[in-house]
Amino acid sequence: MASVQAEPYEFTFDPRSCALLIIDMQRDFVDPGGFGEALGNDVSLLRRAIAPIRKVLDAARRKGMLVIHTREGHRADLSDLPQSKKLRGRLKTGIGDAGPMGRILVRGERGHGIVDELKPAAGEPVVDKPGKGAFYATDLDAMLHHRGIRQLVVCGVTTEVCVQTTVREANDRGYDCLVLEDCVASYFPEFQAAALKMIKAQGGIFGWVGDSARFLEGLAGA
Ligand code: C5J
Repeated sequence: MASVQAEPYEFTFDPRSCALLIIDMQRDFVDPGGFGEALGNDVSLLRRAIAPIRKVLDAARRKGMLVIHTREGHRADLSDLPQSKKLRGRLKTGIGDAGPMGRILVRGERGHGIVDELKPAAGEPVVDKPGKGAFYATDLDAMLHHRGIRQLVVCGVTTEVCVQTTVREANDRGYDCLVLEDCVASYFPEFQAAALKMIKAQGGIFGWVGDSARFLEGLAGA
């Protein structure tokens, strides 16, 4: 068993029944020239999470933990894209349209891919999700169930959107989540701070919040 200093109290886990879940570290959100930047966001705020996630990823791989990556995006024919999501924002160039890195948030396009620094290794599942939560319309829950996973260490972007939605979905399905605060990021630091506060509030209503250094220390002792 491993124990990680976290809030609201220590997070204990067995690396054999705990998976590392990396949410949507895709070029379209994180890289200069992608969809996120085209919307006027400062992607450097998101890029800060890459190096700490890489350390956690390397350590999880060394320990033999299950690593799962997710990507937000849609089928090429956009049949899984709700009109509400397509139309909201009244964007001139939105999901499915041609962007600087191919069609925006369409599976198989360059912008939809995971950044090179965090490239999935052979055998690591990649979950393609059409929504914000990683459980909605995906086989993530079945995959975790079949591998005997009960706990998740969660990293990725953005904190208050896809990360928080996924943590809430996981909580309702009976998974414990540890969110590493330097391994998640938002275009809006105030939203990140609020989302992390919500997760650990009321004795950990949605889960735990820790950081990469304390996670790596705990994992080393497992
Ligand atoms: C957003 C995400 N922000 N991965 N997606 O639309 O959080």
